[in-house]
Order: sequence, then C-alpha cells, then structure tokens
Amino acid sequence: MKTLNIGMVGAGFMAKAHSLAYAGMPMYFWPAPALTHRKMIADITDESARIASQRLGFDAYTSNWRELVDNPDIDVVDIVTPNDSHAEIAIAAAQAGKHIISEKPLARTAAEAKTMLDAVKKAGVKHMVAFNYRKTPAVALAKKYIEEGSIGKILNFRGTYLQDWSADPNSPLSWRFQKSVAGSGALGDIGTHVVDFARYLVGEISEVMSTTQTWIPERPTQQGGIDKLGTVKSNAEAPMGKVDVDDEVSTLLRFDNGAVGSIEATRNAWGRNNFLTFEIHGEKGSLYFNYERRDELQVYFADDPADRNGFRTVYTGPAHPYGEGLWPIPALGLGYGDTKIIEIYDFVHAIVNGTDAAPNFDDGFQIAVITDAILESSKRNQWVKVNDLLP
Ligand code: SOE
Repeated sequence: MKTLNIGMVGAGFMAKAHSLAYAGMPMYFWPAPALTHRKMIADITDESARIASQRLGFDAYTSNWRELVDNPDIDVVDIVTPNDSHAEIAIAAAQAGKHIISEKPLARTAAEAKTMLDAVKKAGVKHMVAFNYRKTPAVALAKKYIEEGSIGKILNFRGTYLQDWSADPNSPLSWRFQKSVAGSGALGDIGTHVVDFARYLVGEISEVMSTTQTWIPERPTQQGGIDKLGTVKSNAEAPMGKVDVDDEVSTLLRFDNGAVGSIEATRNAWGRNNFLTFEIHGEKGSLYFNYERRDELQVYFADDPADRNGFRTVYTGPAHPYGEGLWPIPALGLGYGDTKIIEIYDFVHAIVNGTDAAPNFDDGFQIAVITDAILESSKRNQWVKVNDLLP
C-alpha cells in the first residue's frame, strides 16, 4: 500500500484536528486508499514546533516552513495557519509539486484565493479546502435526497452558524478580529461554512443582499501568540485594540437555479455553541440539519399519507454516506474529529485515484468571491451580483 508523507504548517487547534485525522483514517476506512506518515511539522519557534512534533506524532520539526515545503520526501503540505499565510505557503508548495490541503477560508480575498488557484492548476497537484462540515454523514445524506429528487425542485435554503465565544467584550483581540490577518470576521470564519453548504446542496449563488455589524469595536489585546477563542479572558491590564471585522452577518441569497435563501452568522449569540444549521424547502418536501445534533437528519415528505405526515428523524449509520467506515450502529455518536477523518479520507482518495478532491481550491475561490460580494453588498446597501466581483 502506498504511503504519503505529510508536512504540516501550523501547530494550533487545527493541527490537532488534522493530525488526529491522518492517524484515524486507516482505522476507519480499510483498505485505506493509502497510508499517511506524519513526517514534519513547522511552527513559529523551534520549541513550539518540537513540542507539536512530540504531541501530534511527527518525525521532525522546523521553525522554517520553507524547509518543509522544499523537502523532497514530503508529498502533501497541510496548511493550518491563520488566513494571512495560506497563499504564500500554498503557492510555494504548489511550485514544489506538493498536493495541498488548506484550512478555510482559502484566503482573505478572492484576488488572493485566485493566486492560489492559479498556482495549483499550473502545477497540476491535487488541492482541497477544509470545509469539513459537508463531510458529516447527515449532510452528505441530505445531498443524496436532493440528487434523487426526493424533495423536488428546491425553493429555499436557510442557513445559520451561531456561536457565542466572542460575545464577551473581555475575550481577547485574537487574529480572528483583525482584517489584515483574517480578511473578514464571522463571515469568513464561520459564515463560509454555510456558503459551502448552500453551494453543495442547492447550487451556485448568483446574487446577495447583505448587512454586517461589529458589536464590540475594541477588545483587550491578546497577550501571547496562541489563538484564543474567547474561552480565556484577557489580562485586565492589556491595552485595548481595534476590531476591524464583522461580528455578525446576514445575507439574502439568489441562486442560479431560481432558488432563494438566507444565511446568518455570528459569534456573539449567547448560548449557541456550534449552532450550524440548514433548512431546505423543496416542492415535494423539506430537510433540516443542526450540527449540534449531527447524527440526525430531519426529513419531511409532502406525499406522506395525510394522517402520518410530519418531520421524521433519520439517524445516520452504516447505511449512509461513509457509513461503511464508521461505527456499526446508528447514533453511537459522531464528532468533529470524525468529519476531519472523512475529509482526509476523501483527499487521500483523490490523490491516489487522480480524481478531483471536493471541496477544492475552485470551491474555495468561488466562496471567496461570494464573501467579497457579501461585504460589498453590505457596504453599498444593495443587491450585488457575485460574478461582477470576479478578480
Ligand atoms: C471558530 O469560530 C471556529 O474554530 C472556526 O474557525 C471553525 O471553522 C469552526 O469549525 C469552529 O469554530
């Protein structure tokens, strides 16, 4: 069986998730499309990279990511850094002929995402952007219902992504609140996961009408380099710094195929943790998913007998997408790590079989174009045609 050597750039929360996925993939999916070997990890300092290599199971470490990208033994470069470095690393990795998986959003702007897309196309390498939630079996099952025509022509998509980790004004000004690093706020960080659902399940988005808000315009600056997700309070003495991204975004959508819809994303919704949902209404039925109950898909069919109709719950299990690799009984419980294992399985499968990975940099780029359009619409206070903003 082939073995792909992995080089990972970054050592934070997402490095943990991706490392777990490489380790777990052959345990779930056997025979695996290939084995993976965690070869080298790069982080900001030698010491943090060394600790990460021990903890996450990499043979070697470096504080110079270019050393990793230039290493001829590495087959795959896995980018789990903040958004402002995705492009530079991905372009260098493509030029070195490596397959690339990058965390989301692909880049800060569509123009930046385009440089990454051009680089992977030119190099002919495989590429994936880590919008992992579409890998949840219940979401893939929703796609199957839609493709089979079970809910008919789609009329409406309603998506939300609500979290509360930034609702506390004392939570620190991490890079996620800085436009120069993140590109945008709740929109790029979590709203783009819903944009990915909308495109995956319904189709291409043609127009948006949006509004964005920044509720907390300044925050105590973060002391120390680690990404703080608001679970840690800032040092009370820390000087204040300016937030220059959105805390909240709402947008109406028009799709190419005539469907309409909406997306709301906020990290300031007290009591909501990872409230990532969609409800889709078709001419013949409806589908509802909430990631906080990620083993379940709610389905409603209009042609059920009148005395039986109502939403029913399907618990995903062996009969459903990716079920053959997961657990033998429905509702044993999937987790965030499982979506990442499935993501890596799909990526390795694409590399080995020479197929296109999904979602890939083409998707990441188009989502960046939509993100730009949402911000532009909010600024102009009017509908914006997405493709008018193609770089
Ligand atoms: C923070 O909002 C965050 O870590 C996002 O960046 C991830 O994409 C999401 O999956 C969980 O929350």
